[in-house]
Amino acid sequence: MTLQLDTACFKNLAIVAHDDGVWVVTLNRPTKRNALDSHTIEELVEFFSKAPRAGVRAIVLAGSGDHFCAGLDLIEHHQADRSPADFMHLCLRWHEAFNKMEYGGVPIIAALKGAVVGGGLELASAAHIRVMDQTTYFALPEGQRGLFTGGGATIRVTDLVGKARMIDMMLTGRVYQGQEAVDLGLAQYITKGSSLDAAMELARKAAQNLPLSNFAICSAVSHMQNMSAMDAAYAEAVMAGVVNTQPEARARLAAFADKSAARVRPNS
Ligand code: 1HE
Repeated sequence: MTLQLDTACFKNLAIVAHDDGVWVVTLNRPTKRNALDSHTIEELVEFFSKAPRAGVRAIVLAGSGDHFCAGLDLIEHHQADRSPADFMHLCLRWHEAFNKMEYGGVPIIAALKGAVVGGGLELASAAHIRVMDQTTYFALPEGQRGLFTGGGATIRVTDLVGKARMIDMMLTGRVYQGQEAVDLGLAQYITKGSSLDAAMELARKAAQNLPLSNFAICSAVSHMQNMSAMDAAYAEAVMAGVVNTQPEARARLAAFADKSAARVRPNS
């Protein structure tokens, strides 16, 4: 049974569902550069908890205004004067949201522009594909603010760029942008035009795959990274047993066999 997802309940996220199953989720606090306050985190938890059961086939995650996301809401944090335990629990909500994204089984394409910094980079790194435009830049300014990462950068950003670069970014506030950011793995695509348009195109492509294949790609790969090689190989075989025998795939295999399916060719 498909879960109902009432988009009208969201205040800090603008959510638009398209007929082809692609949903566009936009961080919608442009006057605050889409800084992540505690309410936005709760909305991310809510949306990404329900999306896998709501018939969502792919998600584009974007930011309104000129910047994708300025990270932790520093003003809220300053004013709340949180206790260590309070902030720990808040970080656990960030992890809840970002783990639902990474392990949820629905492809998420982040459309990046402007600042993708601090917690904004942590959010982007929980997506499966990152597309940047010419304005996009990445940084981890926590060190300069007297803070430390709390939304998974030690894991996900380190996975993307490696430990030495991650530590350098945190110690020195180093900014990466342009082709160099792609070469390092912070984004997989850079566009001359709008990253939103490019992300939509990728999402539409991914949405054409069978949902169970996408579930495996956008869930099992991450889980397997957390396992020993032996266990990962075992889990891969089990997952392939389920996915590669799904009845919905038979028509696609038949199309290959009768030569009506597209062949894989080099880019022209
Ligand atoms: C904010 C935030 C924010 C902007 N929290 N309110 N993150 C940072 O250290 C990034 C801090 N932000 C910036 O460096 C800049 O604001 C930007 C590069 C993102 C954008 O610059 P600009 O010139 O377009 O905007 P602005 O004039 O700096 O800010 C416009 C408004 O957005 C202003 O509010 P206003 O009410 O005075 O108009 C800013 O206060 C507000 N704003 N960024 C709150 N981050 C789980 S731990 C994660 C740790 C972290 O993420 S550390 C945060 C790192």
